[in-house]
Amino acid sequence: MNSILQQYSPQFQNASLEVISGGLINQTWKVTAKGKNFILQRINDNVFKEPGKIATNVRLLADHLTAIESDYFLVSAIKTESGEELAYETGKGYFRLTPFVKNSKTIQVVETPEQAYEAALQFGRFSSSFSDFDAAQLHVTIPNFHDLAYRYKQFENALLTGNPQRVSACSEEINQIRSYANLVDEYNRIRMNPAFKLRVTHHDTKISNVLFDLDNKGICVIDLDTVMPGYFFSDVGDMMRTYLSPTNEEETDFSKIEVRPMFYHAIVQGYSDEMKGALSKDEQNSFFLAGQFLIYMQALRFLTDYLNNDVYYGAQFEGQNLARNRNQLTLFEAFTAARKTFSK
Ligand code: GN1
Ligand code: MG
Repeated sequence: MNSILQQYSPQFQNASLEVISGGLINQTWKVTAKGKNFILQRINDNVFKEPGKIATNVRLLADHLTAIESDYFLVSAIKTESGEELAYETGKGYFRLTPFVKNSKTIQVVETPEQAYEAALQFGRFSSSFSDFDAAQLHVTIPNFHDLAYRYKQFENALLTGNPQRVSACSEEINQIRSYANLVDEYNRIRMNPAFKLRVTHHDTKISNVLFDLDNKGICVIDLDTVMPGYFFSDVGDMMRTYLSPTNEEETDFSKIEVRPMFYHAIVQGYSDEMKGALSKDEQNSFFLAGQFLIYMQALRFLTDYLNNDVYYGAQFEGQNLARNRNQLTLFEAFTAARKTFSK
């Protein structure tokens, strides 16, 4: 990676790099150079076909904050010596360097409702900071990213064109996915309902995308690759998908999957504390649906990828994306069964 860092400034000559694992799509390193820390990311251009769009989006958002004199904290990319927001090298791809925010930390697992509250507050604040910005100006960095109808179509295509052995061995999972397809109709209705607005939406609200200070208060959100116009349920739903259970999508002992109602309330509260004024009545009444949409969509995406020979997410062992699909279906059923214990 050192030749990439050379594009920035001579201070990176003897930089040291440490891999940060976690994401399925991009690769990330912590860089230390002359006593300072940075984050370097390689953007997966199989997934983000036009990485320049990400940089343009972040610049548009940063310019807006400057124009309205907002003190909202957005982590922007450091420019290369030739003034680019991305460093590119043939054969290596696109890279982005950002400062490492001092006295910040990330967490990998949500252990307390307070953490869920803080994160939800941060994702709500992120969207509400751009309430005067026309989200339609943003580039779509991944077309149809959280479009449930489109994801369902991809799944149906995989049944026809995917690995036939895998398709015939997964009839149980396929039927289970099909049995909840009414959610796709529900999604289509929402898309037609003007009470559901397109706003500046993060689309990847897992806990490791929130920076916390040393007193466990949220500072800001990071990983702005999937910031696009979107619906509130993407951000709220993905928090439910990733904060409610003490286990994540990699857990293969499904008996450990559970839904913690206190964490559900913390997400609704934190997000509403920033966004309630902006949300329509219909949106406020759709928090539970948000969780169902996103958990279901992730189950769908993992199964589709398994049927397509793991081309998108990759797999470290045979059957990993099928196991992830089963994990998410288990979570979906636990979430649905817990409905009575939620107020909305
Ligand atoms: C991917 O790589 P990561 O963890 O940031 C995916 C998300 C999924 C997530 C599941 C661009 O995110 O949509 O929810 O995996 N991002 C993309 O772990 O596809
Ligand atoms: Mg991400």
